[in-house]
Amino acid sequence: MTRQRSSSPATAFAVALLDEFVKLGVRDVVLSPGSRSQALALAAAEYERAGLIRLRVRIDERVAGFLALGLAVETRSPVLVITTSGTAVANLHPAVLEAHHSSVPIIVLSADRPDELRGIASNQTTHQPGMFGIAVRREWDVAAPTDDDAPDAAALLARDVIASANGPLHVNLAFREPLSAAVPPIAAAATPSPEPTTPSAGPSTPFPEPTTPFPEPVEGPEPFTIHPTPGTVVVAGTGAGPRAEEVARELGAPLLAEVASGAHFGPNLVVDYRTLISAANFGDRVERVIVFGHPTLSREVPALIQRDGVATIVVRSGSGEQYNPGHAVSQFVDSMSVTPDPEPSSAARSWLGRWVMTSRAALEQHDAPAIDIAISSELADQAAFNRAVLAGLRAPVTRRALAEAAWRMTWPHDRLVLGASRLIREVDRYAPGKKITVHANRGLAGIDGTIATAAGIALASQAEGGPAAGGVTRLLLGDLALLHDAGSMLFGRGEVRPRLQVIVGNDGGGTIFDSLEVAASALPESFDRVLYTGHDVSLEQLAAAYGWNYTRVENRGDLDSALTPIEGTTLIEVPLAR
Ligand SMILES: Cc1ncc(C[n+]2csc(CCOP(=O)(O)OP(=O)(O)O)c2C)c(N)n1
Ligand SMILES: [Mg+2]
Repeated sequence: MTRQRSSSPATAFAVALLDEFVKLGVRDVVLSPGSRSQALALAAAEYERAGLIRLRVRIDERVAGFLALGLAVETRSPVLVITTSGTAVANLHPAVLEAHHSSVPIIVLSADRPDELRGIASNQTTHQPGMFGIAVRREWDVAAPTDDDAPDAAALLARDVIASANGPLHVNLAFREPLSAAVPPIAAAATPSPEPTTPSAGPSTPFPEPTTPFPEPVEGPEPFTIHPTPGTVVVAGTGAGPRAEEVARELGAPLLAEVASGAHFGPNLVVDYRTLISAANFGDRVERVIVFGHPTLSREVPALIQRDGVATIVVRSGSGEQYNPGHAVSQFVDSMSVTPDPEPSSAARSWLGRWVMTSRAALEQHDAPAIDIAISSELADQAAFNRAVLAGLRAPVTRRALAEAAWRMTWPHDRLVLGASRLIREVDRYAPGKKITVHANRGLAGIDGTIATAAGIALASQAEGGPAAGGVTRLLLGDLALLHDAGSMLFGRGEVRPRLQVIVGNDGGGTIFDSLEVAASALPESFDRVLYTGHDVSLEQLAAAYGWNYTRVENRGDLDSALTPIEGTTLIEVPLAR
């Protein structure tokens, strides 16, 4: 193959655009193949070769979109996704919606026909501007570049785009033939292109820090000030972050922090919050609720906020919709400061103490080993204890044991990603406080794109100089969520495989529906056919087809060794009772 064409406004524009994005700190680019987008794709390949970007190629745009989402979540920086025209763009919609609801900056660069080829039923041409509706913060429909204006216009556009990147953006780019030319040589980066390291790798070359991290929630000029009073609880949902934990401590308030809130730690944490919200002398004594982030995992929290006599203050997150169950929130504030109580009253101390102690006692009771027989000197007791231990190890894995093992085995240099459905709720119910990075796509709580999101988080966190270069990313999800995103198991030739464990609790279908009222009222056969939606997929063969390691965990004793990290991508199947 010889390189022929020496000039194309499309290529000049694409190179100038990427050049400016790189100058502005963009490091991660995901692309799917196509003809109309070739100038962007070939330019991206050159920038990767020059060590200026990390490029990921995925044939399925839905996968590419969620991969970009995961990369952006982990790096907290804008990520580009390049696609061709037509249905290719529409396949990004699920990831764009999730990014909209959770304020993650993915930047869609879609290629389109120029004006003269639109509206005349040209091949692979639809109406792309406006395709994502309200789900993008801003969009641009850019006319096909001409020779003269290409580089300048591209640089201006890139600056405008990055300045708006506090959520998903759509840049629709028309290109006219010739769709590409040879890309001029790109000067190599001072620091070479970083790829995920192996734990044994030598000293890492830090990748230049992005200059434009995605905007933190806007701090208002005056944070809203509150005073501690008994009867206050702090709720932390997804995206809350460590500020929620701080505020709870400053207030001396119980911290009801969901497991993916970024605030599931600290002395004020109440793990068993769901039970206590509904318990007499706890939830019914609540007068004020402070909410950080987006709570989605319980029915109890929204019910509490809608109770008479409860005043709720929501600390705004992102720039999208704000949490307001039953329209019962009394106040929205941009940020919060606490005027601490110099000498907390005994009522204030006992308010916090009761929540924390009762929650701990409930969990300890559940976890309590048979201490009496374990320390007994009676031979019969000791034998009984040993039998109990053995039986425990041989017992089939329960959801709780699985949730606990995934939590226990995960450390600050690892990442834990939780799919939508039962298992995230299981972790939420029992996980003790621990400062680890947990992510779940709770913007829309879809069961789509979960593997791609986790792969993005794994690739970004394990990149050289990344925060978790030697760690592993564990994804805990249900079987339907896995099958929904099976296409994300495809790593094309030459694509980097991170250390990623996909741990699937396989109960043969969607068992979350078993706990809904409909399970009792619907005809069982209909229920199974249209809600449970059972399957008999061989996950082992699926793993083999995509070149993944595979392990099956039959009993509790094998759980920890199965979750011990190994290189590459591993599917861990854990059969669960329905
Ligand atoms: C894209 C999308 N489609 C449908 C749903 C509705 N939904 C929620 S949970 C669920 C079943 C999940 O089954 P599985 O992943 O096996 O988890 P399990 O409940 O069995 O633990 C479905 C279909 C959704 N959340 N997202
Ligand atoms: Mg299932």
